[in-house]
Amino acid sequence: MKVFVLLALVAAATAWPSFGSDSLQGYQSDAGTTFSLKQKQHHVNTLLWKIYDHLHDAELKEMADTFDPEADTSIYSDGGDAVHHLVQEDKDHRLLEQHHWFSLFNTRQREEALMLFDVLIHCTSWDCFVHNAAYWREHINEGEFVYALYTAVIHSKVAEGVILPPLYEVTPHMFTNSEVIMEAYAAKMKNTPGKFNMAFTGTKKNHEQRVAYFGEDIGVNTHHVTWHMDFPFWWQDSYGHHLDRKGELFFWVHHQLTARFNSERLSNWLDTVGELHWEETIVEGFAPHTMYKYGGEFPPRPDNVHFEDVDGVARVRDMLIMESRIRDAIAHGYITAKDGSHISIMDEEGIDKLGDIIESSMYSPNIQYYGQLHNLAHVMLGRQGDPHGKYNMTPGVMEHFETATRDPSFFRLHKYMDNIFKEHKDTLTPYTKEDLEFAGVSVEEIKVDGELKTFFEKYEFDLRNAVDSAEGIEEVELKAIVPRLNHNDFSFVADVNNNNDAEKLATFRIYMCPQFDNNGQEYTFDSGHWHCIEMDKFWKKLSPGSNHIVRKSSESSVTVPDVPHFQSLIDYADGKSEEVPEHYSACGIPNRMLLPKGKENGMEFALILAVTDGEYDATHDHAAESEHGGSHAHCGTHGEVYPDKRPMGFPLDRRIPDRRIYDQAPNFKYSIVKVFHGEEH
Ligand SMILES: [Cu+2]
Repeated sequence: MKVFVLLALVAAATAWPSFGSDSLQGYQSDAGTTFSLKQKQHHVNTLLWKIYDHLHDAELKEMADTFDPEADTSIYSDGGDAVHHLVQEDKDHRLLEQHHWFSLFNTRQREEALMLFDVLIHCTSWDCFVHNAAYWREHINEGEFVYALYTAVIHSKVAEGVILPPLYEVTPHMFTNSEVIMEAYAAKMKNTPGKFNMAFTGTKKNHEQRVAYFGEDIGVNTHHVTWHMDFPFWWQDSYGHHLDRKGELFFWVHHQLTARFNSERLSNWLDTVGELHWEETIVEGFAPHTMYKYGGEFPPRPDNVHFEDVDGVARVRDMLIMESRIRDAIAHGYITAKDGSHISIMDEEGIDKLGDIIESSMYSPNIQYYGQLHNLAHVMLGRQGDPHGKYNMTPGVMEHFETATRDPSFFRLHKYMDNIFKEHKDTLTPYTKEDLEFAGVSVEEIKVDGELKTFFEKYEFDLRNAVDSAEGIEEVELKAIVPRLNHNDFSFVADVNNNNDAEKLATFRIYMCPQFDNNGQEYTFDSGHWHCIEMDKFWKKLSPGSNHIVRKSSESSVTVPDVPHFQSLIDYADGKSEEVPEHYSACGIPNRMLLPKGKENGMEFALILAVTDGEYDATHDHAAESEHGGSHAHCGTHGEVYPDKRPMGFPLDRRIPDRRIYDQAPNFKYSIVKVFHGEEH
């Protein structure tokens, strides 16, 4: 089952004294107050409603007014270290003011947000968590607060099961354009409800606009920002657990975003994306048509800009030096650690280490030497409109994970890093017959049931949190209407023979790879494998004999369903609705975008199925009985090891100099399918 069943947890929460008994001993305020999941949901809803305004809710207001974070340090697992630090910063008036923009890439602002995260993650009970959240909401910058709260709810044991509202309904400014925001302000002033159509930025004179529906999709933005919250580059294992294969996931999630962007480009008669380079012109400019809640418009970038050094961030030369050190590591086949020792990358785990140094994350074995190519690149690109800070411009869209994919240069930048990863993958030995083998198992057929058909639909989301309100004045209904890609339901259908006498656990790996480039040239297996998009990965038990496997498009472990609307979370928590919202994570490609757009007359893709030995591949027992959180392919499973032992992208992640290895492998099969796009469905 794909979703997390809240109801079961509600029951569990009332039955147990608290979650995760080991780590939660010691503190029970109010003679052992425990909170049901519904109460926790109510708290989180209230904390995130109208974040630019003071708390209205009496219970939380009381907490904010009366709580002294330092009064009882036994409520923290770090003895109160984090809270003393934050309180001191607050007393010294060093914290960023409220009603100011916040960017995670701003070092000082990030430090402040992480000071609060540090407090929340060390809370050993919900009571501590919610009191601190309520208190700091009134003391810290709103953007820092939202970031700290989201990451803490994702990673804290005491918040397990709480559903975070969709970010586009908490901070709508970051997900829609200025025109819509202005209309919402006007409607609010006139106290008149309204629904406003959001158009993708730019005009048809700009051919990049044909694929703006991908980079500006609220679900793609939510996936990207949530992934970076699930796997923060600043994460340290001292927060409580290790994030398994974070570096490799960094590679894979961005590689797949780039590959998917390319499939969308080919669907729209555009060439695949080319890489940006520090010494070359940034040909494509960008006008974001997006504004901050505080700080004005996001800065635009004209066409044909040459990279300039950015004051206080990095010089172009620094970027080239970092790149060449990383390329040296690939050429040598090893990374040089801080103490000078060599860490080999010429194996399956090499990509994980490379991901850590390129991002770079705190897992990087040598930040001093390899620098922070990815993070600095985002800021470098974000600042090209005002590299010397002459015009006091706000950070660019590239300096926020929720807005970065709006700028077409995001994909060019990631293509540049993707090519570095590819350089590494190309140095590894191509897979042999033995690597691919699954004894006694053969795929007879792979096909789809149902037409692969995409269409655009309209979707509404709530804008009430974009505008200010005053206590006692009725809210008016305000909504944005956005066009978004969707597809008809379909299923993957496979016939697989198991010629062994015993049941076998099998891993199903499904990819779709564009057949032709924009010039009509057919991709070879070797030139096309890097463009393949992952469609699904799951485990099934194969009985001896023939097995007919049907896997629904809605079940894909690459994707997630829509996050429940903020209002439905409120209705549920406040007892106004019987409906229990079900949602596990907002990390994952939106399920409605599982298929690339395709073309009116059909666009050809190779549909590839590799069935490999699940006994070897799966890292969990009962792999076939679990969906591992629902979107494990790009997002892993919270707090657990990645369910699949194989390299991400297996078996299409390495060079394929001789395709006969694949053609002759009975457990590997492909067919040609067409994706159609139309207005009706
Ligand atoms: Cu990213």
